[in-house]
Amino acid sequence: MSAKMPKDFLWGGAIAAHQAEGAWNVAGRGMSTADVMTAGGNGIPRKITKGVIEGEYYPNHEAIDFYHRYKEDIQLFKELGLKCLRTSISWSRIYPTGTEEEPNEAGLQYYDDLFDELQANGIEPVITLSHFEMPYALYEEFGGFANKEVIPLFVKFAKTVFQRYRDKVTYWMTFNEINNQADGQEPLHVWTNSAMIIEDDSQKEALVFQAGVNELIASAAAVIEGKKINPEFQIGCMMAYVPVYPYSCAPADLMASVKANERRYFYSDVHVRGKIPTYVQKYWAKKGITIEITPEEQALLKAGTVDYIGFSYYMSGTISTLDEVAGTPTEDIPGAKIVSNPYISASDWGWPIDPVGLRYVLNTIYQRYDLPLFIVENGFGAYDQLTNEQQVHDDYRITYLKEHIEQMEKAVVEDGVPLLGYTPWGIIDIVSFGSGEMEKRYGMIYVDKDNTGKGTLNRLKKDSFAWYQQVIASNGETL
Ligand code: P53
Repeated sequence: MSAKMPKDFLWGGAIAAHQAEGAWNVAGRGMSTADVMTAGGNGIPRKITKGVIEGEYYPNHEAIDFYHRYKEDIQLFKELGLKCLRTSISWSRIYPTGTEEEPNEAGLQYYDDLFDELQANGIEPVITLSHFEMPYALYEEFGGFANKEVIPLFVKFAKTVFQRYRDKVTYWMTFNEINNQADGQEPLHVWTNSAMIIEDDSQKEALVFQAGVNELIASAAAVIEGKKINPEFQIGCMMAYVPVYPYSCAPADLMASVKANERRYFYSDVHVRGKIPTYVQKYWAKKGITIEITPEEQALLKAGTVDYIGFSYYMSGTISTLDEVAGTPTEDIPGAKIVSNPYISASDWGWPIDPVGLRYVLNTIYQRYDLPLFIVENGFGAYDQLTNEQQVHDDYRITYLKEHIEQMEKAVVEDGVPLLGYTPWGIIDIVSFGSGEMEKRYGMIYVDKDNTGKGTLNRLKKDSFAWYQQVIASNGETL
């Protein structure tokens, strides 16, 4: 490629507090919603328990002990050449139950030290406020985000950390993958996005929408407060973009894909345009769903729109209405089903592998919103083999990343999409969100720990480490 990636492109890596830090009950930290999720497995769902129960295994309690080992890990990130690290702030380190008047100083100090260590090593922190966790007490006391009382508590948390890290962090995101809860309304996503357990199925859709709207209001209010604290802040939203393709050129398949994508766009449409889209209003009316939103809250949405769009991209999906194609029916689009795409393969966890989909997403999102984009997650969860020589030959991961970076560079260099950076997920092995496994690995740095929690926690460079190192050193030219 003759044209090049921008000079200040933020090559980086991504993790999240609850999947990496561990230290779940030290230095005044309160129990988080992530602390009651047991380990599941490949195809085995995680359980959400009422509080922490003796005899259950909770992989996030220790995770990879990043809390204590961050200095050592940052040396590896520096060696890798990372320009930025995306992580999150654990809300319950700052406000242990969410409702305290004053923040927990030890929690604030931890992130001061972490951000200082990053800056000292030339790595810019990129920070998510709520990455799939919040104080567990907010579930117990309020029943999670469908309750409007949680909105000011989030805004208080956001203001506290914006103020404290005003000169240490520029790039922020409010809620990680806020749209995940809409996708089939899986219990785990409803829990991690919104701290809700909904037993009555007939209430589920309405409550999930109400929680989403409340989070969008909380996000907008946080953006407004953040800009008052530091007008230079860049505050984005964070979406999981799993584009849904029409299986065939049958017009009904195309229309089904439009409707399926709307479910995912709803949240970013509000974050970016500051109003509830008409297609959602129509859908609520059709389903008899009443959403509470005041004129003042609508004004907040309008005033607190985001500066950029952070998103994860792992895979695409495919939808069809054709009788002859087998698939899983979708609840919200009558007559349509999710089918497999015959042109692409999948990972061991059944996640379709579609690099061109990344270029497609970059183009369509930019066309829709005309804002800068930031790929804040992308990567390949796989089983790794540690050899007797203590090496991991993860050529499959290199292939996945290389093919995605190629498509990303086409989008930037050939298509002109403004892209701030690229932070592959789980740059160091961490606990899988979906399955709770350690052995669904994404890292370029191997962590010696297995699914049952055994291991030395030692760190080792995989083959992909040296590969990514030269990708960054060449600003994406040597792939
Ligand atoms: P794990 C679904 C689709 C796309 C992204 O996931 C997703 C999910 C959730 O299952 O989540 C993001 O660890 C999330 C991370 C998570 C990562 O993808 O299940 O933001 O917290 O770890 C990978 O393989």
